[in-house]
Amino acid sequence: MTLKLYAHPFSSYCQKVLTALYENGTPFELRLLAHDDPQVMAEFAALWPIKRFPVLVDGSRTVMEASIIIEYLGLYHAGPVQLLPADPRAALEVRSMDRFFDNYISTPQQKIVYDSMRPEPERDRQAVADARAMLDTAYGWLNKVIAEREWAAGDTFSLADCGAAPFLFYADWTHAIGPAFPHVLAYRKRLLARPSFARAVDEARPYRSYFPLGAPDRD
Ligand SMILES: N[C@@H](CCC(=O)N[C@@H](CS)C(=O)NCC(=O)O)C(=O)O
Repeated sequence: MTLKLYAHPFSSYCQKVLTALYENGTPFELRLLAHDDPQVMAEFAALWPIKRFPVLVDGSRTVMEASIIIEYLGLYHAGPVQLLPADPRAALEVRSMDRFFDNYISTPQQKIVYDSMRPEPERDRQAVADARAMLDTAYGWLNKVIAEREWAAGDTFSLADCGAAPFLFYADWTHAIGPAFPHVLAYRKRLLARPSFARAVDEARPYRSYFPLGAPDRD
């Protein structure tokens, strides 16, 4: 039975899963979440009332959360590229880096973007300042870690890189990764050159006008 992915190409969490799917050439049907398609929106709301995407459907099974979807794919639809190492100790490092990118790059990045979409009187300046400070701290920590590594958890592209790619992509648009963080900038470039992620970026190009802060003319 064909895997179905409820997703939107411009969403960072969807790009995280798309990158994993493209790494392995895993076939799937994209159920494009579009407000002018009430059928797909109703299917999605029925599957996951929390309404965060992506969501994967595999027959009678519904799988939520980007990291869990990627682990699920590795267990039930494994391809040639293993995105979570078999060795539990190595897997722990991958999961640890995956949590770092989710909690300390993506979460503050999303906070800034969502705040910018609110009417001016409802904006939270302190929360945005805190999110920007968190991003600077996270860039600083990552700059040291990634100076010694090609990929997030070492020599091998993994689940952690699938998330790092879209999260650093949008984080740089939202709160620039300055020249003080050359290793993070170089890592972001390596991620952009990875064919699986480059494909996800290309597929999202038509939607760049959706970026609330204004997409820069690059990448
Ligand atoms: N924890 C979720 C987060 C997913 C998420 O935040 N997705 C965004 C799109 S990038 C979303 O659903 N936004 C819709 C909303 O916030 O209402 C995961 O890891 O999959």
